[in-house]
Formats: sequence, structure tokens, C-alpha cells
Amino acid sequence: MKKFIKNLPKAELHLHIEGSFEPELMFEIAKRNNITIPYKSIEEIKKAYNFNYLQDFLDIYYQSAAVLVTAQDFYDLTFSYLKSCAAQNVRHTEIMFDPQTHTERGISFETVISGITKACKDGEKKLAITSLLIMSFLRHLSEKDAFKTLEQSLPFKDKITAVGLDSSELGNPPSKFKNVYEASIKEGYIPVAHAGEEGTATYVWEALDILKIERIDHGNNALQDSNLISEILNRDIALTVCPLSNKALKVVTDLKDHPLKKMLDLGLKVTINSDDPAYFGGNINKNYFEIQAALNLTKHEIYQLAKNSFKYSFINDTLKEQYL
Ligand code: ES4
Ligand code: ZN
Repeated sequence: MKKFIKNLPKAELHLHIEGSFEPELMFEIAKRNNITIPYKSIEEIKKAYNFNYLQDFLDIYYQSAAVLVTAQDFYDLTFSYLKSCAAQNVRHTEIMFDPQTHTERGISFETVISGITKACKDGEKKLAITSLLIMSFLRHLSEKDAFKTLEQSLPFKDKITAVGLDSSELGNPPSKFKNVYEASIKEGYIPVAHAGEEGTATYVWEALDILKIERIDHGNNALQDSNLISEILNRDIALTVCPLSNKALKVVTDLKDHPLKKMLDLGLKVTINSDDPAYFGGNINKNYFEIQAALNLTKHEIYQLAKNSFKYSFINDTLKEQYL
């Protein structure tokens, strides 16, 4: 089974580039930028990565992202992730990035996007991996702030495919971002959003009806509402599920209780993703391995999950045909 998973061509649709920041690279970049980080060793870092809920993780994630300063830093971060994709037979990836995590500390939007896009180009040339970008708004900040980010993105519009919504979900419902999503759609961005990770089914409804999203990041709590399940099925919208993330952030107590099998049985279009692989104990293949073992998934189900990852990606139809 492990070999089957390893050899299976896959796409990753839910990945925060800042969450792929491995401790080794973090130390290296902190050193060259003369920034002190609160850890002396990899062991100390691993010990700190012990979370009880989403906010515990976010506090550390933003702190670590603060060592990224130059375009070269963003290049190294992204290229390192793409190399790990190549090693796992991930052929296509849709990378989320959080501009506000960087612009808030005085790093320009251009620095961030130029480093990331240069790595993506090299990833395509040297590693044969295709990629596209999802610009994510931080939901703990205001809609006005998100508008500012949208504005800053416009000169680089040709490099960005979609907009997303991440960070602290509880208390920051999708409806808070109604206007900026409307404006983003007008600019040609495809809307997606994190919903139903810690938030209720109501948040998923809002993301669908108010933000008009075309893919749901997580969506676990959609299962609380049978009308919502029918709606997701009718709209043929996929869920980007992240098993090890859910375990690390205690969205589920044990992978055996993970709703993924239930989702598949309901006919929902599910994909498997790593979310923040450097923080949650595993890359995409490890997510496949562990959820397969916990839920006793068949090869046919694993194949279906990988196939969904290409089918529900945002690549153009010609390329999609090639992957399917
Ligand atoms: C995130 Cl797992 C998760 N949820 C919400 N926002 C995030 N940003 C990075 N990882
Ligand atoms: Zn996420």
C-alpha cells in the first residue's frame, strides 16, 4: 500500500508555503539575516510544536515566518517545498501564501511574490512540477486590510490564480469579507476559503453563499448539517482535507475518528493535503499513509482521492486532461 501511494501521481491543493518552513532552513535563514529565534536546537523546536488548537499553532507560525526577509528567502522556502513534492510524486501544487504576514512587518508584496514565483518557474523547468498561487487574506485582520492587500496584488495579477481566507477562524466568519471577495472575483481571482475547521457549518454556508467559494479548505464541520452536505454535492465543490493537521490541532482526537471516510461514503469530493507539513508531523504522502491505515481505506479509495486532486485543481482544461 505504501508503495502504491508513493508511486501515485498526486496534486496538492491545500498548502501554506509559510507552513512548509522546515526548522533546518529556518535556522539557516535566521542566521544569514541576523535574526534571533527563540530556539537553540531542532529538538527545542519540535518540543514547541505541541498544539491544543489552531491559535497555539498560528502564534508560532507567524513568529517563524518573521525570519523571511529577502526575495531569496522566499525562493529558498518555495523551492525547498517543490523539491519535497518531486520526491513524493506530487506533480502539481496550488500554493497558498499570506502576504499580510510579511507586509505587516515591512516586507514588500513584490519581494514576497517575486521569490515565490521564481521558485515556481524553476520547479516547472527543473522538477517538472506545475504550480499556481492562492493569495490568502488573514481573517483576524480587517476587511479594509484585505482590500489593501488586494490592491497590492493587482500589478502581479497574472501570477495569482485564486484568493483564500485563513488564520483564526472562530470569531472571524466569512461574512466579514463579503465585499473584498466580491471585488476579488471581479478582478478574475477564483474564490476559496478555510471553513469548518474550528468553525461551525454556518461558516461553511457563509463561505458558499456570501463569498461564492469554488472549493472548501477543510470543511470537516459541514457534516453537522445534512442540507449543507446536499448543497456541496449539488454544486460539485471539493473539500481539501488535511488529516495530520486535524490531528495536530485537535480538530479530531484520533485519526480513527476522522470524518474523511464518512465524506467519501456521502459522495463528497475529497482531496488529501498536508496544510503545514513542517508543523504537523508529515508531508502529503504521510497524510495518505496514516489516514489509509486509520480508516482502512482501499486502493480504489486512495486512487479516487488522488484523482480528485487533479480533477478539482484550478489548472487549465488542456493540462488537466493530461493529468487525468
Ligand atoms: C492554517 Cl491549518 C490553518 N488554518 C487556518 N489558517 C492557517 N494558516 C496556516 N495554516
Ligand atoms: Zn490551511
